[in-house]
Amino acid sequence: MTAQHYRCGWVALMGPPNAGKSTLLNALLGQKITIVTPKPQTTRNQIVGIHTDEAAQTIFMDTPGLSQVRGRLSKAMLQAVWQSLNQADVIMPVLDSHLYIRHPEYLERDLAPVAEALASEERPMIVVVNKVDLFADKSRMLPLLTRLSEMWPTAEIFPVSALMKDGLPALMELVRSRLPEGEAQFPEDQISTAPVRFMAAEIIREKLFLQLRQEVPYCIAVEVEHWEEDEARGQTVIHAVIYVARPMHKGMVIGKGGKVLKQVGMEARKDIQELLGGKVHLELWVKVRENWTEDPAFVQELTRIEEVR
Ligand SMILES: Nc1nc2c(ncn2[C@@H]2O[C@H](COP(=O)(O)OP(=O)(O)OP(=O)(O)O)[C@@H](O)[C@H]2O)c(=O)[nH]1
Ligand SMILES: [Mg+2]
Repeated sequence: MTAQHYRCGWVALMGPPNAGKSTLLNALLGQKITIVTPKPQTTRNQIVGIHTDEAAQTIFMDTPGLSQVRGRLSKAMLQAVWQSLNQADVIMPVLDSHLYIRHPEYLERDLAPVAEALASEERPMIVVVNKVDLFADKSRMLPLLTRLSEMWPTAEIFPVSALMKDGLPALMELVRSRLPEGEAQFPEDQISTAPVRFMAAEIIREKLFLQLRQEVPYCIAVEVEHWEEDEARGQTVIHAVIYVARPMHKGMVIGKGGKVLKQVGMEARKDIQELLGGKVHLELWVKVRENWTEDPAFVQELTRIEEVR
């Protein structure tokens, strides 16, 4: 390809919670930039991941799972989806095929928040039918594929397994072929627009999501308060605060004898060291910020989208 045929564009990964959007983004980039857990509603922000080579720059936007709005935090999360949709050159809904094969009736319900907008969409749309590793008999997929192509007649429907990295090179090629022509918008070595402080906070939140049960993970926010290079010791010193929304959650986050917090700290430190490529000293505090999920200013601070376009 010659220089004037370089392609560059924005791709919005969107879809119901737990469909594998974040797993797919990490797998397409070959690097972990966004957190993944088995629980729905893990991602809370628009997270930009950039893939660059000599022919194209593909700027993916991971987004929170589409859900019914329940309170300020979920409203802000849905806002991040709309903003990403507005920014996109290519729209990439991601769906959990296994779920809709077992429960076809959930499809409309899960897509309800965007159904109307996507029905009249004229931008290129690639529907990723994910988790195909979960059933051996691929013919079970046919009714779902038929239904999707009736729903979105002009879209490409593309089955993959993000987890097993099955079908991803071909998917990447397809996405690139749908990007508009244009110059790269980011330096070639830039993989995300997310600041490392945010990424570190997200890693801590991922470990908390994995440890905690029921509603507790959904009422947790993490903020890095202090970040310092300790050159004498050759390490980065990071202090982070874990906010809980109710006093009774504090004890659950700390655990008996500090067990939960210690485990979270150990796992997070390991991943943050990998991210930074150096030694990290991590200190965690737990603070009660009563009912923070309904505090507009705090929710806005947590879900703010950097203006990068
Ligand atoms: N078997 C299987 N599991 C997958 C696949 N892709 C993702 N998962 C799993 O599905 C769960 C959710 O994955 P995420 O990537 O966090 O899903 P998400 O769509 O980003 O979820 P939210 O951020 O909550 O909206 C995790 O346990 C993943 O390991 C896949 O292709 N096959
Ligand atoms: Mg996610």
